[in-house]
Amino acid sequence: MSSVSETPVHPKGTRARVLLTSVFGPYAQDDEFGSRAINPMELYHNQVTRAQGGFSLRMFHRSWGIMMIQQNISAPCTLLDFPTRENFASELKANAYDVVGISSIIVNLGKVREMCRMVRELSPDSVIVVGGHVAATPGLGHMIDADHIVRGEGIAWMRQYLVEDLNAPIRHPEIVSGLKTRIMGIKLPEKKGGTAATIIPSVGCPMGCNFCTTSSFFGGKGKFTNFYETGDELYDVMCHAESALGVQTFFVMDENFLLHRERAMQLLARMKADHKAWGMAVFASANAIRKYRVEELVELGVSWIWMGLESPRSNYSKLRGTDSRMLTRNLRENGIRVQGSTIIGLEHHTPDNIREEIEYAVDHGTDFHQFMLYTPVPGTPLYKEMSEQGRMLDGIDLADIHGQDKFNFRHAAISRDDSKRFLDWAFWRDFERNGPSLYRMCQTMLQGWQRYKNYPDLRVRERFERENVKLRTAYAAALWASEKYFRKVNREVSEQIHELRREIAQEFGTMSRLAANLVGPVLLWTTRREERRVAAGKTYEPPTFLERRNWVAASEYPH
Ligand code: B12
Ligand code: SF4
Repeated sequence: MSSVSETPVHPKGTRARVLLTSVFGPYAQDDEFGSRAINPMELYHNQVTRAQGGFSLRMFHRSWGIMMIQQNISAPCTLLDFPTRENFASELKANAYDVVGISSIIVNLGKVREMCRMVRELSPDSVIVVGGHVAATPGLGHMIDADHIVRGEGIAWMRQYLVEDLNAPIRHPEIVSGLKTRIMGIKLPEKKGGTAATIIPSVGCPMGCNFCTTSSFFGGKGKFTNFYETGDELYDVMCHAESALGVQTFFVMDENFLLHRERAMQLLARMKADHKAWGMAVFASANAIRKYRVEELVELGVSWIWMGLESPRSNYSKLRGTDSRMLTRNLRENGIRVQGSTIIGLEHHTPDNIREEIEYAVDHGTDFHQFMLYTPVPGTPLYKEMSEQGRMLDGIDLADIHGQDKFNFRHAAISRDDSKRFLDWAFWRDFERNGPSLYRMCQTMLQGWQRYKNYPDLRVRERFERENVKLRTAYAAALWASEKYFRKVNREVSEQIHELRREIAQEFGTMSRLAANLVGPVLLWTTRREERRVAAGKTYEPPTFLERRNWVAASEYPH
């Protein structure tokens, strides 16, 4: 295993030809390489809206880690994202790669093993480098046939390996955040600027919660790597994305963006000075959110927050001193959509108290709610602790340790089978009580608009105005369909949706009524069709991407 300080170097340096690849698909099926139908490559459908049937939000995200690496090396480099085994094989055969870098997380270890085998067979002169969270697997070197296994931040490692300038500024790739979005049986059009741009200011999180792999992988408590230290730097990166991709909304992929208040406030000052009415989706812990007045968040453009909502009895410092239900309500009333994240199967959970704990989580009434099993993952303090106590279960395939199925450790009070039952119940209960996330989101957007439509900062008004175009057109139609859909299955939710529709019509008038009545019935039909398709086994897979940078064909390349 190598860290940057002891990184070997490739003899060809920046002339080495590099292939960077994610693991091969298809993903949403059970197979010998570790794909699982329950573990598709879809963020929301996998772990957030999976119980919401035709209302589930479905989309893909690119493999940003290798996109970042490709952008920051000057060697000729191909990036292969979501390949099939066949196109991985043909790429290996078509171009004499000096280095093949494979990016993976732990669940996909079986695929990494197969890809290493393929490289040895089809491109025996290539050096194999494996990086990403899979590198935290104990004994990985004996499980796969790789030359280098890289733990932690990969840009610095790769730069050093290819003898590049380690201190060069980090160039940010242009990343469209979500792809092939579907909801209610409709694929949303992909027009320039229609989707947010992903911005990655840092990796890691200094909070160091015991179960958290993203924190531990980049050094654990107190540690993280900032790619952009200041608000000014971040502002420049965002301006670039704005002009290159035509976006005004950003998905900020930083585990705890709001924790770095100085940087955020500097960014806000720049946004104000240049009249940027940007929107921002961020991850933040409750203790970080509390560092801001809600108006500051709104002015910063925060329109969506992903926040951990662990049980108040769990004693995580990020939640200390916070009434998370009040916080959630307050954020939503200010037009900030909240995505809660709750862990099922914490140490203090028992069959007797777990339902009450889930009810408590559901009672937050978030826009979206992710549920995950408490899962000791290699590399984390929790894994170490459970291993030392002899509580890790033997014989569990790494492909099944994704937090959406059953426990991988012996819980003090809850059995493996019950862990799945409680997890499934949490998703079901959230949907039953709070209705589809699309409806909840519309509720938050309307509240935000009502509160800020006369706000003195014109940028804020502009942002809400922009977001609300959908509320009075497409979303109004979606709500019509939702109300009708739920009338038979959940009258209470249907009535709540009806009430929201009434308020929207009152606020926006004829346009929203027209959209609802004309397009609503079509959406009701497509939603039901989608549910029939999914019930018949339809799954979705991301497309393959092949992107070359600094490229020179092998035949023209000086050896
Ligand atoms: C986007 C994302 C996804 C996307 C997938 C994107 C993709 N194309 O694979 C979606 C939403 C589909 C997804 C799904 C899942 N994910 Co996910 N995901 C993330 C997330 C939020 C961001 C990843 C990212 O881009 N980070 C930013 C980049 C810059 O960091 P990075 O990827 O780690 O890359 C750096 C280094 O790792 C390294 N590196 C990476 N690759 C390589 C390759 C080489 C050669 C080298 C040298 C270095 C290197 O260098 C990079 C730059 O520093 C992370 C959390 C996080 N904050 O990282 C979780 C995370 C990666 N996911 C995780 C998990 C568990 C899953 C799921 C199993 C969970 C689930 N049940 O839903 C599924 C698996 C799906 C599947 N079938 O594979 C875990 C991985 C845990 C582990 N130890 O393996 C993470 C860390 C979240 C967590 N804390 O639990 N995920
Ligand atoms: S606050 Fe969130 S990202 Fe940070 S260590 Fe805890 S769980 Fe991980």
